[in-house]
Formats: sequence, C-alpha cells, structure tokens
Amino acid sequence: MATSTPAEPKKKVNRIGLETQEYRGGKTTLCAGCGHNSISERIITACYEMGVDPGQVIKLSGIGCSSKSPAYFLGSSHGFNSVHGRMPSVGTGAMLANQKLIAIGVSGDGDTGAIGIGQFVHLMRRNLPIVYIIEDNGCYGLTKGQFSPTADMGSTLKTGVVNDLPPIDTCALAVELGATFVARSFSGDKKQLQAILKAAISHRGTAMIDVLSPCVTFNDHEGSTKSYSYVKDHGDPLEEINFVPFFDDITVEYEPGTTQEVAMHDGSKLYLTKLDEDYDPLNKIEALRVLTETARRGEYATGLIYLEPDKDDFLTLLNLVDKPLARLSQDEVRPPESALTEIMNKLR
Ligand SMILES: Cc1ncc(C[n+]2csc(CCOP(=O)(O)OP(=O)(O)O)c2C)c(N)n1
Ligand code: SF4
Ligand SMILES: [Mg+2]
Repeated sequence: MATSTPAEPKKKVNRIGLETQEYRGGKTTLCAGCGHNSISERIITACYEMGVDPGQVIKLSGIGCSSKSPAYFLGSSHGFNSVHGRMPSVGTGAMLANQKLIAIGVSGDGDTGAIGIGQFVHLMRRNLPIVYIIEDNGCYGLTKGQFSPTADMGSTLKTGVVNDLPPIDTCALAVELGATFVARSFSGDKKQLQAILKAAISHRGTAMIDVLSPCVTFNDHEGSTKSYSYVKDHGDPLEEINFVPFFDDITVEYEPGTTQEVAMHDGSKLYLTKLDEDYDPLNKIEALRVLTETARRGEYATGLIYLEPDKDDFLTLLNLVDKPLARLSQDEVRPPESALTEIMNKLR
C-alpha cells in the first residue's frame, strides 16, 4: 500500500511572496530593552505587511546606537552607514542617482539635532522622498549618555547633572521648514508606530518621524523625560490612526464627523479618528500650536502631526528623466557633437 508523506505546512507570505524572515537583518548588538530594537521590529513588520521589495530599499544612517540599527532589519537591502550627521546628503545623492529607490533613513537625536542639524534643516525644506526616523532618547547613547539637543530643560543625568538648555523640537522644526509628513510616536506603542510607518512608506516626500525611544542604560531613570515611564505617562495621542493600504479593498465604517479620511499618494487611505476635537493635521498653524501647547505642559503630542499630501517632491521639481540616472548609458548622457555645435553657434 502506498504511503503518503504529510504536506509541509504552508509558509505565510506577503503580497510579493516573501516571508517575514526575509525582512529581518543581523542579530542586534544593542542593549536588551533598548527602544531602538522595538523600532527595528516595527520597520520589519511594516515593510512585510506593505509588501515592500527589499531589493528596492536603501537604508541610510549616520553614527550612534540608533544609526547602527539598519544592520538589524532588511538584511538584503542596500545600505549606507554614513558619517555622523551626514546621512541627508548621502540620501539625497542616492535618490538623485536612482529615484526608483525607497529610502529609509535612521538617525539619532544627537546625529540629527547636534552635528547634523544643518543637513537636517535642508533635507526638510527640499522634500526629498525619504522616510526619516529619529530614534529619540534625549542623549548620546553610544558615547555614554551625555545630554543631546532634544533633552528637556530641567531633566537630569543619572549622576544628577541638570540640563539647563531648552530642547530642540524636531517635529516643530520639520513642520516649519516644509516637511510634508511629520509624526511623533513611542517605541513602546506598537499599533500607532506601525500605522505611522506604513503611511510614511506610502508618502511621496519627506516623512519625518520622531520616535521616543528610551535608552535603558543611560537615560531611563527618574528625572529623565525620555524614560519609559515618563513617555508612557505623558504621551498625548492626537488621533487613532487606521491605515488601509491601496491593495486592500476595505472601507472603514465610521460615524460622520468623527473620522477624517485622507488619501495618500499611492492610493492608500488613512482614517484619523480625532481625540483632540479641534485638531486638523492638514493645517500647519494647528500643528505648531499643538506642539507648543503640549510641550508647555511637559507632554508629547503623538500621532500624525502634519501632512501635506500633494506637494511636489524634490525629484519631481528637478524634472528628472524617468530612467534612473545611475542606469543611463554613455550615449544617453553625452550630447552629440551637433548639440554642442548648436550651443557654440548661439554664443557667437
Ligand atoms: C565627527 C564625530 N563627532 C563625534 C563623534 C562621537 N559620537 C559618536 S555617536 C555620537 C552621538 C550619538 O547620539 P545619537 O545620535 O543620539 O544616537 P544614540 O546613540 O543615542 O542612539 C557622538 C557624539 C563621532 N563619531 N564623529
Ligand atoms: S546605550 Fe542606550 S541607546 Fe545605546 S544600545 Fe544601549 S540602551 Fe540603546
Ligand atoms: Mg540619542
């Protein structure tokens, strides 16, 4: 009698036929419990669930514990670990060379707010298509926990040293400078961060996400405003976010007047159920108001803070040819002699 071997259990794959495993990277070398590790997990899940092709992604970073984290997700993607604070210019170059890439940048509050602030400022005003994540722990984790420019005035180091300088609010700065997608979340808030990351991937333009990401080794004590317990107790979510990707034919039922529906560039939809009635994330002045008021109360406004879905991104403004510049042949980039002669004749 013939015996049949039991069928192998079917592996779960996403819409492009890949398993979650294929979105993972190397084993983390960060401290156990570091917020940055949770953010890597959320990036893995968001890219898997969105069916992002890892071969189309370029991961970019600067220097810091946060900037090491691209090694721990999307192991088969392109990657460039740049110099401290210089990720924006490397990212700009990469996207100019190949505008078909999906750029995911990971920086730290020190990498962005201190040495990299000049580069950050110009990235925000250019609206380059990039998901720019700041893993914000209020300190320089890699160099043993000194205050960074996002540390709040009056917060203390473990040693008791008090920070007497006001913080830079990277979200307010990004809104002010022209970023078209600005959000804040917490590494411990799976649901919110996941929805924000998916929406950021769908956005065509700069998506700046400040993720409060506690450093368990140097900045998780009482007196810190970037500790797990402080952020958990002082987060003020603006809305509940539901993200429906373009490939899912789902409509969300909601009571009229309670939920705002926002169409993303790629046809995906965001359903924002407001928790603060007056809040409209499409209004720049409102965004700055809410950031100022929550900061004054010692709280963090979280969620989608500002969105401008239709502004032209940097590459569109440059009117680039469709074919990635990096793939153009010599013949395509070198004008024929007749073109040069024509120009010379005009100058005579
Ligand atoms: C040009 C330069 N200056 C200073 C340093 C030292 N340095 C390395 S990482 C870092 C700060 C990292 O802080 P952050 O970006 O907040 O990352 P975290 O480690 O907190 O995740 C500094 C000052 C360096 N590597 N290069
Ligand atoms: S030192 Fe802090 S930021 Fe660096 S890996 Fe450890 S917990 Fe994370
Ligand atoms: Mg830091």
